[in-house]
Amino acid sequence: CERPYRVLSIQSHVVHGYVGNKSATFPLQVLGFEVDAINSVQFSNHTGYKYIKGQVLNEKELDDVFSGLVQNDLLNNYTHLLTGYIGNDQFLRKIVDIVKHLRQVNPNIVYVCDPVMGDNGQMYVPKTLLPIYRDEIIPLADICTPNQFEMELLTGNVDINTKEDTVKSLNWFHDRGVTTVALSSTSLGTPDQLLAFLSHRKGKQHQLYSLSIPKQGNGINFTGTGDLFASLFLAHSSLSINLQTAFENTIASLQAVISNTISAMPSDLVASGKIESRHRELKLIQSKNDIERPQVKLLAIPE
Ligand code: PLP
Ligand code: PXL
Repeated sequence: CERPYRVLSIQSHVVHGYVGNKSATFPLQVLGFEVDAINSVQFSNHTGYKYIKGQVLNEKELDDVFSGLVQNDLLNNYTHLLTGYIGNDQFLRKIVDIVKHLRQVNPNIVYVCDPVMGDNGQMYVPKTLLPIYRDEIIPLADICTPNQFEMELLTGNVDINTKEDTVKSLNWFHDRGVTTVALSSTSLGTPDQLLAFLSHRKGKQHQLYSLSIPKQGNGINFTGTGDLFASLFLAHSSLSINLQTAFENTIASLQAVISNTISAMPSDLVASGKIESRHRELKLIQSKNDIERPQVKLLAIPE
């Protein structure tokens, strides 16, 4: 069937590996979405490697590329805007202008914002980005996909340890006009389970779901899973019959990609603890079937 979806995705490009646009574009295309990618950086590889080489797009260059789309009257094609890792203030401020411009052309455009700032208690972007996300970007977003640490930074509710804290924090986003918040993983689960949440609020309607995920890979940290989650959720929130199903499909594909990545790791290096960044690159292409047809095994529970 014909799907008219077209995403403007402003994220990193890496030559080797899968983060940013490299992590988002293939899944979106497999699911039938047109993807117009603006590369906010072009790096040899993600920043977890020993050496990083490449170029950063500045806000003037972003404005220049965007102005070409404007002049050719291409903005009305976009059904979605997706943003991820952004490394500096001026670039993020330019995103504010771009969202407003896109909304003028298409008031129905869906802005999916992954407010990438850090993980596990560490910020890996300049601290000056936080107030811009909090005060200018989040109020423009329709769907937001923070991790637990990013939610703590944005809401100022540090140390989210209970379901009540989580609900309060999710409502912080809704109070600012965000319709849907998807938390891909929190530490609220049991020691061997991650707990993910989905919260949807529109007018008087409010739905909250949780989804428990068995931990895979003995604490190995993957890079690009957050970017993959945001792109999959964008797609499934448009394709699925309801948000509960969208959430389940997203987690099913994400877990399959992680599982395929773990299976492909050289077992001798796993045994000797010599796994490097390049062995942890997501096996995205090899997971094409799991992306096209997610096999749901983990169910979202209404809260
Ligand atoms: N790593 C593992 C082992 C997971 O099970 C998950 C869960 O979805 C993730 C990473 C993704 O978590 P995050 O969104 O924090 O990258
Ligand atoms: O996955 C987030 C991300 C995006 N872009 C670049 C990165 C990373 C994570 O390391 O290095 C360039």
